[in-house]
Amino acid sequence: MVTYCRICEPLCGLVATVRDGELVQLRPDPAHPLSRGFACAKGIAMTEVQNDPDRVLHPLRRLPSGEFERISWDEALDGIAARLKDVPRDGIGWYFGNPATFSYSHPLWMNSFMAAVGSKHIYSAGSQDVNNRFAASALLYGSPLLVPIPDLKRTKLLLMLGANPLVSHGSLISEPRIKERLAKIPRVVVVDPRRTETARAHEHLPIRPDGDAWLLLSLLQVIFEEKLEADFDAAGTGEFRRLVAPFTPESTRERTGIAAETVRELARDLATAERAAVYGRIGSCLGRSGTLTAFLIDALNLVTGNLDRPGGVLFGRAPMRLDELARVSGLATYGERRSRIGGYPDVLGTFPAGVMAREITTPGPGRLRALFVSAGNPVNSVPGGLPVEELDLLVCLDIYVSDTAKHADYILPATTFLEREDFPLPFGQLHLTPYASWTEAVVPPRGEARQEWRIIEDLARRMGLHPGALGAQRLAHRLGFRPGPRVLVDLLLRTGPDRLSIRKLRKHPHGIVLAEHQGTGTLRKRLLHKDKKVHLAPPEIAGEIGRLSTLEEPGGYPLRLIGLRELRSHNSWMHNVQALMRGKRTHLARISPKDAADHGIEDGAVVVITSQHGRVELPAKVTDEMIPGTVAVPHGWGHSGGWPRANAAGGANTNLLASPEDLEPLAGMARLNGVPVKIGPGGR
Ligand SMILES: Nc1nc2c(c(=O)[nH]1)N[C@H]1C(S)=C(S)[C@@H](COP(=O)(O)OP(=O)(O)OC[C@H]3O[C@@H](n4cnc5c(=O)[nH]c(N)nc54)[C@H](O)[C@@H]3O)O[C@H]1N2
Ligand SMILES: Nc1nc2c(c(=O)[nH]1)N[C@H]1C(S)=C(S)[C@@H](COP(=O)(O)OP(=O)(O)OC[C@H]3O[C@@H](n4cnc5c(=O)[nH]c(N)nc54)[C@H](O)[C@@H]3O)O[C@H]1N2
Ligand code: SF4
Ligand SMILES: [Mo]
Repeated sequence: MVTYCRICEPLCGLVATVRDGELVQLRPDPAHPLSRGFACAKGIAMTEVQNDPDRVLHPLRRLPSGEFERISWDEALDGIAARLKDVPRDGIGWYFGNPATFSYSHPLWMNSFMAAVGSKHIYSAGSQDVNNRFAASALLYGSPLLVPIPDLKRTKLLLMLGANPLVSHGSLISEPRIKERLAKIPRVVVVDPRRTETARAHEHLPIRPDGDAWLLLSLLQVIFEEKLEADFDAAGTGEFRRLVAPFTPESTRERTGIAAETVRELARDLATAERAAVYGRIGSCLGRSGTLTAFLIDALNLVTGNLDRPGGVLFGRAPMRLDELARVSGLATYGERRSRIGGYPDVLGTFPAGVMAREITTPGPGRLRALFVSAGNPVNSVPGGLPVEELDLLVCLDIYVSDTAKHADYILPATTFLEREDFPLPFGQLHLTPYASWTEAVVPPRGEARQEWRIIEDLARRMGLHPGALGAQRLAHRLGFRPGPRVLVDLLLRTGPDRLSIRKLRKHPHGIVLAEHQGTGTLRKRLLHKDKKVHLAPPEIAGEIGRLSTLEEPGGYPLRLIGLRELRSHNSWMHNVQALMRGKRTHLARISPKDAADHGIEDGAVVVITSQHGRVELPAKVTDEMIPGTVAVPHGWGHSGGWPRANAAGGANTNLLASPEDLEPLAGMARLNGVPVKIGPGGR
């Protein structure tokens, strides 16, 4: 049976072999029009996750001893509903993790549940990932969901900040076989503190961690000073020029580590290239100025005439009217609410996960008392961990007893993506090649696993709630009709610009290519600012530029910690898979030969990494891919859940080195890159 992978954003086509209702094998789908027979090791290894004997297959309740006992669905849901009676509604919260966004139904139902509960405690992996991007779009375009994608098919020069698509396979862009796509671009400049796989395949421009905003400001400064800008129309241009003017390449050198002449040449190349695109991803998001950085990336595309233009960056469109839907559903918000602690603006209705710890521990009205965690592992993935033991109730919807679920009062077994029908709802506008597909479930749920939306609906009913994410859905509910996600998505497809339907998509199991390119010249129509202009100098951004000069570092922590991704890991959840853990894989800290020599650390020996907030010990990998002064460690290791192979792999939770209080102001982005640390040899 033909389906598609929902581990990461290319959504590669897969062919599943199923025998007697059990998955036997996954192979790449040669007939998928975009992935054309490509799937990575993780996609193939999903068979092992599907059939993993360590998966959670029944509802579990924690006993006082810390052990879990198997209970029935009725006992679990009634028990949770009863416990929630003692919690004020505004003390109920939800954290949804990365795999949730790959399901068409889970986030919708979660949102409607929380709306019906009437609590604003909604958190997600987004504040460790992309919320800065959404906030920047809200400021620039009035709409957080207008996210540009680089036109890799037609660009001549790609400037890429903080992304390693040869390993990550691309993010905030859905493009299978991205490595081949990049190889066809005449020039790709990779701005990264580490000489990554992608940097090695292209042109590497090393940068100091967290230096991106300074680099971008200098590129803009040169373009304005040398009058290289294209004809462009935006509100606040004069003010923006004034803000950028002081950032000469000489003045930013110290922060970026990049020579002034290199910056000048790059600025000229960008401005004079026939078509150029600037793109930033996770390495440009998790510093102290993520929203400003994302904002400046678009500003640079605009000023060089590459915004909303072939070969520049494009605003994709989904095969359904998502712009309108986002508007009428009230889900596409920025800054409409503020968090109780810290006063952070909401991004798409969520608050920074970094603030959760203080929301749990700070007394007063609206204190977070009961938390649902679905498809997330926040104990491992958010800055500073999470004091889950201080909650009155923790409920996890997961496929494993994760490092977080281990602390839960109840664990509810969710289906894997292979056990659910799906439509790539949030990815439509991120496809470089407009594309749509539908898949049915490949296998029936194992054990008693259930889809999240069903669990949520069942629980809501027991709590006497009537959820409905969209106006129409709420109306239907009032009339006693409960449309499931399938009916809802079918309706959206039928009323969308391509007049698709689930029936039509089912006739094309490999999906349908809707056009060769995403459209251009659409921005003005889609902008939500009343003056129909891009806003270049909102006060929030002026404030952030002003704040740059005040950013100081603590003394005594001379090195900077950054993250990296590995081909055979996926955030924190694929370390129980034998096929991915072969060769005694373990968690390593990469350090430069100079730093290793200075601190007497040999390759393979234990290095102690200390920040102001924590301390971890890991084996060192001494490699000249690191610039002196920078240490790179992947996140998502150091397990202690119900996944024995993952636990045995060792390593440490590096997010304990990060501070839950050091959050970027405009989107609450966690500072997980560029964390000040010191290192020393272990065993002392
Ligand atoms: N230091 C540092 N920290 C980071 C990052 C970094 O670059 N550096 N990256 C951040 C980013 S970008 C992300 S996205 C986050 C990820 O952070 P999270 O989303 O909090 O965690 P994951 O590791 O993705 O864990 C996902 C959980 O969902 C479960 N799961 C898998 N599939 C399903 C499903 O279909 N349904 C349900 N209910 N559960 C499922 C898995 O078993 C696992 O427990 O980490 C962030 N943390
Ligand atoms: N194999 C694999 N693929 C994945 C994932 C995975 O865990 N494993 N996770 C998926 C997820 S959830 C996401 S969000 C995407 C992320 O996709 P990418 O953004 O491509 O993620 P990374 O590979 O972590 O690349 C980030 C790069 O930023 C660099 N960097 C760190 N600090 C800075 C800085 O201050 N400035 C600059 N310019 N660069 C910096 C790092 O050295 C690193 O090379 O990947 C997805 N794909
Ligand atoms: S790159 Fe790998 S994990 Fe990502 S969608 Fe494709 S097969 Fe799945
Ligand atoms: Mo992510």
